[in-house]
Amino acid sequence: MIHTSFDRLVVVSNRLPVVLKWEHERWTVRAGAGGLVTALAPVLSRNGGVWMGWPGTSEQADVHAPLEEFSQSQGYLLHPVILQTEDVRGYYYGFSNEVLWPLLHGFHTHCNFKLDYWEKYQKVNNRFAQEILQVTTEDDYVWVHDYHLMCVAREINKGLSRRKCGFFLHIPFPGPEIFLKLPWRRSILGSLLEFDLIGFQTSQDMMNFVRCLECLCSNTRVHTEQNLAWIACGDKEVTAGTFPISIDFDEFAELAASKEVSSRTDKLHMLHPDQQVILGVDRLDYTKGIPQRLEAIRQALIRFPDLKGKIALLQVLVPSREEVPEYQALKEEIERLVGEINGQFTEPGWIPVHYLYRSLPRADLVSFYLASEMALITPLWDGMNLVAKEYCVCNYREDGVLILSEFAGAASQLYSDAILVNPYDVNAVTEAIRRAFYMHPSERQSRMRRLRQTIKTYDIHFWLDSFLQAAFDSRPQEVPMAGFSTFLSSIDRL
Ligand code: ADQ
Repeated sequence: MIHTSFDRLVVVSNRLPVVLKWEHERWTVRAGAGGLVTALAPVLSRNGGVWMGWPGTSEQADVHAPLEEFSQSQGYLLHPVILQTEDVRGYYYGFSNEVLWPLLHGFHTHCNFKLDYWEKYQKVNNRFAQEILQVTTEDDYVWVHDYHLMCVAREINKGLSRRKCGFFLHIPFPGPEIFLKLPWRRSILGSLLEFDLIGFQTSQDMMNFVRCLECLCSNTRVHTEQNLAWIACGDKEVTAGTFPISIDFDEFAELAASKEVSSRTDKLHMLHPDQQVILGVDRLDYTKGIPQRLEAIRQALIRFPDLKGKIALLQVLVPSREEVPEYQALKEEIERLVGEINGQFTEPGWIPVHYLYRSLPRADLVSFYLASEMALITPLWDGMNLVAKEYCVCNYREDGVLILSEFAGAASQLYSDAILVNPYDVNAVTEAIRRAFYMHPSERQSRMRRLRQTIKTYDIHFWLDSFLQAAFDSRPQEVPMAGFSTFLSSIDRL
């Protein structure tokens, strides 16, 4: 572990990792869940660190005092960046959700390239930069997270003050044929070059970024060593690296082995004694490939009648961006498909698709992971996909099969022991389901054992250490990962 080369770690993300609620005439603050907080909290509290972000409340709400009180119980400071409602509309709902999210996932036809969104995005990035300059000193390390804040370093560097500043992108980075459609491509790429270190989930993402730079800057030079790349682009230099994010192995494994979870799991098994449960867990989003997955279940039941009455999909959907018409339409499409499939195939004692539309307590989610004989994780494009890793870690009985999209970042690490599928190829997904259904217990066990070992070695703490190590020593790490060309050529030879 390094972490001694800076005074304080200052994490900056769009949202603070807390849930604020106005209850009984006062604000209550609850810790947000998630691996990122679990991994960063010890480093933050050890060095008296800071987490900065929008609290998710309106500009009129005064949340400083409750956050300060909550900070004391956490051992690090939660610093709110207060934003005007109008700015949130353009920066968050507009540019982040309607431009960057679809573009960076390759859905450029979904983009709404409004100039006003871009202006608000820059304004809010500048607002974050000003707040960072006020809260931090030159001895702190500022670590900015995700696509909402790609221009923060540029805004900081406009003045005379300097900060050591790193950036991590949680979602994919597309190649030039997609990225260059962005009207503000030059400005975004130039802004990313203002960070000292840029972290990507996969080597594919990093190389896509380099290819975009090469298109706009003929004088781009790159030197790569293991997971790092030193890039010179005109008069700018930046280090980029691949740091596949992961989960807290011990936390999930312990919860999975707890009495509470195993008694719930046994109950679930009793409900489906002669069936294999296929689990799907996603946020409601068009990038997750849920209609295609449902279609694959329908086709599997048509093509392979031996699976009728023997498999059941348990699809858990977390509500997300419900106010956006496109997401409402997607939800309606999913619910229509669930209804159609159940109408077409249900028989007394067997329902092919079970559908839950809500957020779940962690213990419930983990008991679903443990009770399912397969996980069907088929995003059309995904930065990493933590659900894939959570499923494997919780499967300590080593009897589950992971069916995983080639387009999830997780495939670059888990490709040899998951069954990889192209989520657009419905027939291939149906065949993968059948293969998993009939997979011998010994093969299930050996594959799952290796999957769990990989995730244990490269867990969230490895991710954190390797990023900070690259930030301070520029020391490359060996992170075994494969690009498309490696894993596709091993399964899909011409
Ligand atoms: P997401 O798109 O949100 O994350 P993912 O990585 O799968 O996707 O994480 C989802 C998280 O939500 C998981 O930790 C899961 O446990 C939780 N969750 C899912 N269903 C739930 C439910 N019903 N109730 C409660 N919790 C639920 C973005 C990127 C990903 C990248 C991560 C981290 O889009 O590609 O892997 O950030 O970098």
